Amino acid sequence: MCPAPRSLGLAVGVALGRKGAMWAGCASIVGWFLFLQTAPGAAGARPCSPQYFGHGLMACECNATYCDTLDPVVVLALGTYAKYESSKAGKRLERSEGRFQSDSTAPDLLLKLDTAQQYQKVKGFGGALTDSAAMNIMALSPGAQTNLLKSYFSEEGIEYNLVRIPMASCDFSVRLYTYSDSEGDFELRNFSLTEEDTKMKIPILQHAQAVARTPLSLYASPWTSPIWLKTNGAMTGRGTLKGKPGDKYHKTWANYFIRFLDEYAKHNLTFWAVTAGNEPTAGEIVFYPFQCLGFSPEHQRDFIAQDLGPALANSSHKGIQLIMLDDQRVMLPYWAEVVLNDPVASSFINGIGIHWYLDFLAPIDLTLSITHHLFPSYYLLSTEASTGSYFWEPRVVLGGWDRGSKYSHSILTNLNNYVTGWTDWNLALDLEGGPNWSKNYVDSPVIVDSSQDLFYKQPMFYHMGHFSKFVPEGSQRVRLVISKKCYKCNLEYAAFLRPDGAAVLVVLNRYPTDMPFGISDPGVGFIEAVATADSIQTYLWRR
Ligand SMILES: *[C@@H]1O[C@H](CO)[C@@H](O)[C@H](O)[C@H]1NC(C)=O
Ligand SMILES: *[C@@H]1O[C@H](CO)[C@@H](O)[C@H](O)[C@H]1NC(C)=O
Ligand SMILES: *[C@@H]1O[C@H](CO)[C@@H](O)[C@H](O)[C@H]1NC(C)=O
Ligand SMILES: *[C@@H]1O[C@H](CO)[C@@H](O)[C@H](O)[C@H]1NC(C)=O
Ligand SMILES: CC(=O)N[C@H]1CO[C@H](CO)[C@@H](O)[C@@H]1O
Repeated sequence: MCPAPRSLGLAVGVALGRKGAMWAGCASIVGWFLFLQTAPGAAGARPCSPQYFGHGLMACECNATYCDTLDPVVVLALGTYAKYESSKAGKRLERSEGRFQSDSTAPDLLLKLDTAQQYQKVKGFGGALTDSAAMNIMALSPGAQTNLLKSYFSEEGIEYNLVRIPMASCDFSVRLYTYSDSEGDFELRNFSLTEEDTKMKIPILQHAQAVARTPLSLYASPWTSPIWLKTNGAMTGRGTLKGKPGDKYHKTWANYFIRFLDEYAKHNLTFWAVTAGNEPTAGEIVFYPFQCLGFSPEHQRDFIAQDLGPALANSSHKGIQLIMLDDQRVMLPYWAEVVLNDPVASSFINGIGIHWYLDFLAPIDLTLSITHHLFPSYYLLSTEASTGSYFWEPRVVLGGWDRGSKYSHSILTNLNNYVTGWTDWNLALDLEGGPNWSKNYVDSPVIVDSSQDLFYKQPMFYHMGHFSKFVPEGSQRVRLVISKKCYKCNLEYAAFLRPDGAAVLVVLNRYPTDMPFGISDPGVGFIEAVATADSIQTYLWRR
């Protein structure tokens, strides 16, 4: 298979990187074009090996010996820009280049960068290393595992910098356990990591860190405490910690966090943050089907003020950040008001974690923007999202473009409402969307077929990459001034200044028609652009 010659025929500025240097048989022709056009850094990238699953469904297949790659991001000379595009029609982070013009022909939709107006700083993008994700990754041969982890974490991949790690089991485990299941062990003498950690999650995190260019920001969330600390004596169903904040049940639960951090530190894995607990409102629901630990906002406030905050501050993990809520944004701003208006609790807290599952009940400006304006010094971070989780949806849809668009739509609306980063759920699942002891299967950007030692990189993976690779930690969102003369120009966008001074603009078109538009950066020039039907584009330029 030689790369589609269409990219070779394109005019100046079309990068040959991804379509270019492919397999050996094509190298000579392609090399000639590469030389001619000297696309910087475009030499090594390998294109997607497409697999089709029906009309409009396409995923990129990787195995032990082959996986599509990207070149390191290079900011081009002033006056030129790099464009990366993925589309339902089949592009996957396909790179091209163009030149700014000095004049525009007044497009119907103009996006003008206004760097004088700056908003939140970006923390980053990533996914969760659940037990299920770890099992799927470990089920691959070493070569395929390396290709998977490089795809997510390395410079030849999409450069995730955030990883969420469940503390002990959750619904995406194959059994129910905590690290301290022996009854009444208030000193946590029998606390111990399990084989899920020592044989899977820890080696994978070490491997991921080894292929990443910069240190990963790890953060941990527990789903349930040991059952002997709980009112209902079970990991699932409605229940909370016995007793009251400040007592031995709450102190033991806080110390459990410290023990977890101590154990991972022995493996050279230090954490950027912990959340106070996954979905505390789940544990208030009778017969809740998987691991949970219920808290009201008042209870979380007092647990943080009296137990978890002091325990972290008094541990050897002093710099670690604490994220409250870690639950649906519909709880905002109420939870933030209860917890952060307490001077002691708020002194231990750095940010607010939100999940996306009930977003349809929670207008973003009435939840996130309000919370940001009430508590501007606490960051908002999206800590969990997955597709295929509603009962009316299919679980895994191999190659589903719309699931990728759901991700980027959520990321853009979140970023445009002060959210500082976005964390996907399971990094990898199997063809069924598991394994999962509670049969709560969902979809993932990477689906592993261990029987064939291969994995599929889904459209969701590339939608994540349009942000994670180009909007590094420390980037700052800036204003876009929109001039609109059209009725149906429903593009979605967000713009950033990166720490290296370059500008990044991400543009999503969720409609099946091409949409011409213009980009203006005063002092640099204009770009006449087209957001092709069902596509996502990232523009990157020096200024
Ligand atoms: C790995 O993938 C490449 C590209 O799709 C393919 O040519 C090769 O046959 C695959 N190897 C195996 C062992 O399936
Ligand atoms: C720890 O576990 C051992 C055996 O697994 C048990 O005999 C002992 O009582 C436990 N200690 C505590 C404090 O629970
Ligand atoms: C620990 O990890 C850091 C990166 O996070 C690395 O620089 C260092 O070499 C590692 N140390 C050991 C002993 O593995
Ligand atoms: C801090 O830790 C020390 C021992 O490490 C302990 O003696 C002390 O009581 C702790 N203080 C608080 C406030 O938890
Ligand atoms: C414990 C349990 O029920 N595990 C199941 C989780 O799902 C996989 C399939 O994805 C089953 O094979 C396991 O039996």
